[in-house]
Amino acid sequence: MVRQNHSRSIQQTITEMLRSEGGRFISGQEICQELGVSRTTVWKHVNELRDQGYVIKSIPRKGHKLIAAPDTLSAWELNPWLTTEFLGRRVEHYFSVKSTNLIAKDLARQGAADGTVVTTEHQSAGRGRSNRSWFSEESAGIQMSLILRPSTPPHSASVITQIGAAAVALALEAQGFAPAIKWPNDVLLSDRKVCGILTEMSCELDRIEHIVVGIGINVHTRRFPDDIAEVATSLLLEGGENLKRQALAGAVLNEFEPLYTRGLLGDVEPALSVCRRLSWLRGKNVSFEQDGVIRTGTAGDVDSKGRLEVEIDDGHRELLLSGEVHLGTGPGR
Ligand code: BTX
Repeated sequence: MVRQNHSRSIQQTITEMLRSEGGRFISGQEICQELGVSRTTVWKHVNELRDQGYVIKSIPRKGHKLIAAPDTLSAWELNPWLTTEFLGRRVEHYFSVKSTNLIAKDLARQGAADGTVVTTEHQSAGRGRSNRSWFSEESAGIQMSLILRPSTPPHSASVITQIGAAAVALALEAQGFAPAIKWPNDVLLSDRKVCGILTEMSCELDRIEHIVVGIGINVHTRRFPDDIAEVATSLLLEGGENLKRQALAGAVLNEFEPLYTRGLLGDVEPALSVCRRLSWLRGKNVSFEQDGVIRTGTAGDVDSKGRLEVEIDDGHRELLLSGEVHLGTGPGR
């Protein structure tokens, strides 16, 4: 795990100072004075910023000039895109982690604030549901985990995944894409998965300790590993050129917060109506496992509690709360 936050305030200040100079050189001395650190320390952090992708020109006796900033998901690069009250107001950003959900769960156990978001440039062991893996390429996608501490009872948590899917779908629609939501946790473009959501909860009988909502979005990926090449896509492959990950991650958080806040007040309709409007499964033949038996039927709508209605082939109706639903008669997607 390579962490960025210990240097955040120094590097944030350096980038802010360089930005505020509007492309002119700013002397090392000035930066040292502002931060109250030595020249060696400033050099070290300027070099670390270069390692992160900042293009900084440095000339002896003139100082440093910012030429270009990278599209990273650090706290200070994400912050300008946020319109939220609490979500993403604290961001823990890492270069590389096994899984942002694992980090977020650790931070949540240590008391991280409601709305803290964990981001990374790369996951070495990204996770999907049922211990499946989630592929990501360095700096090509959005991998983030939201730490939530709702005061609602545990049974209310099942719609959180759908709030996440609705938020991602709305953010993609705003960019001109035509997403579909595959109940309960995938967002698709052209029938392929562009985003997956993994929600994990820690709770007592009547109280949620915390919820972690992990969101993975394929943004700039050009090629996927062979085993998922047929089922995965990215925004780039769907025509999204020059998209900024920062802007998109910010937009997802901006969409998520009001849907979630309404959900906390018992009004999940704004999120569920998006899931219904963009439902990919509705009308399709599906199968799912129930008590060890594979059952087949036709997917209907998402009901007022976020459950998927399935018209079973024997004529009766089931309401699925969560779990796996496959197209046709077995696992495939
Ligand atoms: P899922 O179990 O519904 O989907 C996992 C399946 O999706 C895999 O078995 C594979 O077939 C396919 N897949 C794997 N990687 C990709 C990809 N990049 N694009 C499209 N399809 C893929 C979905 O689980 C939930 C994924 C959540 C990922 C986020 S990223 C941030 C957070 N951290 C973490 O470890 N997981 C979450």
